[in-house]
Formats: sequence, structure tokens, C-alpha cells
Amino acid sequence: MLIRRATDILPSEITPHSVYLNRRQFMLGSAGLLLPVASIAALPASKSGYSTAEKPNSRQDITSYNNYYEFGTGKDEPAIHAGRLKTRPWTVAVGGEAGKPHSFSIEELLKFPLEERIYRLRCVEGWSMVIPWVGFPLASLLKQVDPTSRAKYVAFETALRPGEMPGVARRVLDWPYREGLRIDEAMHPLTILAVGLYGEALPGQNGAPVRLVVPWKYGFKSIKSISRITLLEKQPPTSWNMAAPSEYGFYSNVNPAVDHPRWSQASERRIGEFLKRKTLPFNGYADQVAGLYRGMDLVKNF
Ligand SMILES: Nc1nc2c(c(=O)[nH]1)N[C@H]1C(S)=C(S)[C@@H](COP(=O)(O)O)O[C@H]1N2
Ligand SMILES: [Mo]
Repeated sequence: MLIRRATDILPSEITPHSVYLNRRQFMLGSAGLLLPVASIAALPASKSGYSTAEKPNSRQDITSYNNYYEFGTGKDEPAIHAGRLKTRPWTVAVGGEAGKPHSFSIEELLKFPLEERIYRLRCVEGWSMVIPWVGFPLASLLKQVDPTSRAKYVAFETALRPGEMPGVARRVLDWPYREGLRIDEAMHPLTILAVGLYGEALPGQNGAPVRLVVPWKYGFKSIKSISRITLLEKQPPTSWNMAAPSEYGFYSNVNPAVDHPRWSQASERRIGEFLKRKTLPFNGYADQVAGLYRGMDLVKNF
């Protein structure tokens, strides 16, 4: 089986198409082997003031311990199977309550000014990582489609490709994977669309070619391989909430004071560490985001 890696996928993004095709032919033609093309994969990005100073997890950790149920429910399965998803050509259709709906090609998305954002990611299962994403604010994209005054929520959908996604044969979730945010959450400067990590294109298992990252919410809100974004007047249905409404709320803000019905959320294990650490309200981003929820009962709106 051919396992596509970031170094194999990326040249088409930053190399003129003809040069890319020649290189492909050369690589495939000479020995029938795909040789990794070193250094070509860099995604130029500026540093961001929103980054944590904590030490990022290794690339190995970040790309080998994943949740991406479309490729299986085992933590190791996304790394094995996600390369089967064809990420070129790729478009993200953005519409709904928008004055100027637009279908963005991945090439258009890569033209947004990219930043490196080192964020904590807290999975609802009780583990966490620190990941150096490369991406841009979701707000930059949404502003381009001119949301109407009725746009109160944003719905996101992962591509659904049964032929390339072995995990969707099982109805673990109601596919396609769907997520949603309130418009002010979507427009918050911490909310990004990520197109890379560790300075290179996003590996398949992390949601290539483009995924959401909302660092103050449980990891499942950070939907991978997005193909559609819809501005809506009403709160959209979301996959995990539909699957188990008593366990996964729409908001899903990281909250050590609200336990999951089957386990405590008070602490977490950082991947690569032995001892647990305390989970922080809003995953440590309370100074920036607590204001979004002023006056709301966060036990009821979990
Ligand atoms: N489409 C899709 N997106 C998804 C998931 C998934 O199964 N399918 N898993 C979520 C969960 S539970 C987590 S914790 C994060 C994990 O992101 P990572 O593998 O890049 O660390 O992706 C989220 N996005
Ligand atoms: Mo998760």
C-alpha cells in the first residue's frame, strides 16, 4: 500500500504544477519509489502572540496518537489509513447566511497570511497535547463571505468519502462528521483554520488539508478535513451531541468543574508525561474567552 506523507503531498501547493508533475514523474519513473523531498514542505508562517510558551509535543506524538473516526476508532488507525483521503483538488464551500458565498480552493486558503499558533488541545477523553499549528483566523475567511445579520451560528462538515474512509462503513457516528460554533466563538481571534503543523502541511491523520482548531473547547469540536462551512440563524446539529446528548453538549467548553457522566474532567494526562495535571477552565484560555459566556449557566450549557 502506498502511504502518502506530507512530504509527498505538499509540492503541488508551492511548486508550479508543471514542475510538480515533472518531479513526480522523475520520482515515480526512476525506481518506482516515492522519495521524500526534503525541505520543500515548509509553510512560511509568522509567530503569534496567542501561542503558549509550553513545550510542544513531538511530531511523532502528534501524528501517531489521533482521533479521526472516519479512519477507525483506534488511536493508531488514522496514521495508517488517513493517507487514502485525496486532498487535491479540495474545496471548502462557504455559504448560507452570507452576502457573498464562495467556494474556496485549497490554493486560495493557503494564500491567507499564515501564523504559527502553539495551542493546548484537551481531548474530552482526558488526555492533552501541545501542538504547533500553522493556520489563520477563521474570522478572516468568514469576513470575505459577508455574513448577514441573521448569521448567528456556523456549521462545519467533514468530507464524506466512503471509498477513501474505511471507518465510515461502521455507523459509529451519523456521518458526515458535523460540528458547530456560535458566531462570536467562530469570529474569536483564537479560533483558527489550520493547514499545517510543525511548519509543514497538515498530515492526513491531523485533518488534511484544512481543519478547525478551537483551543478552549474539547478536541472533538476541532473538526478535520472540512468541506463545507454554513452560516445559520439556528444552532446546527453536531455529531457527538446527536450520538450522546447527555455526554456531549453543543458548547463543550473545557470545564474541570463539570464532569463527563462517566468520568471526571478535573485533570488530564499530557501525552508523553506520567503524572496528571489539573485541567484549567477553558483549557487555560479563560482570560481571552470567558467573556463570551457572561451570564450563561455553564453547567446547563455544557
Ligand atoms: N472529522 C473528524 N474530526 C475530528 C475527529 C473525528 O473523529 N473526525 N476527532 C476529534 C477529536 S475527539 C479530537 S481529540 C481531535 C484530535 O485531533 P488530533 O488528532 O489532530 O490531535 O480531532 C477532532 N476532530
Ligand atoms: Mo477528543
